[in-house]
Amino acid sequence: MKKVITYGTFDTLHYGHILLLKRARALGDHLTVALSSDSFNALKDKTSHFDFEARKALLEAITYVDEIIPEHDWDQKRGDVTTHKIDVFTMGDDWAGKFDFLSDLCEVVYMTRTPSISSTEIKKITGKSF
Ligand code: C2G
Repeated sequence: MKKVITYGTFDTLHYGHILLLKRARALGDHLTVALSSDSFNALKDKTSHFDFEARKALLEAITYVDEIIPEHDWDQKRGDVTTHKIDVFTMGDDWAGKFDFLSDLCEVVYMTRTPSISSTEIKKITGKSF
């Protein structure tokens, strides 16, 4: 079984995230999402509208997602890849190059980010200051 992993906050889940998850899953037979915890979001200087449990519940409903683990810090990726026997690590290309240090452990794939949609954009459209 070819296992894929990707990381993120996935706040206000939108089609950019869905397209990322769909393409990530298509890179193998099993997709693990390492979902940023609320405390890690603070480390990323990111506030999310939905808390971890809500963001997790949304992802659990996505057919492309097979497993969800928490992302607590920047340094857990090598351990995750090893522990979960990951074959492919993938992220949107806004992260291009940032995770090449994993290439001795697994394939590293950066996929085109979907333009003109983001959680920030959604906040503007809904006029909500999440
Ligand atoms: N994404 C995308 N298209 C968008 C928005 C996001 O392809 N319009 C992708 C991002 O490139 C990322 C994933 O969806 O691969 C999740 O995006 P975020 O929730 O913004 O995640 P981020 O804050 O970038 O967290 O350790 C890595 C970090 O946790 C990544």
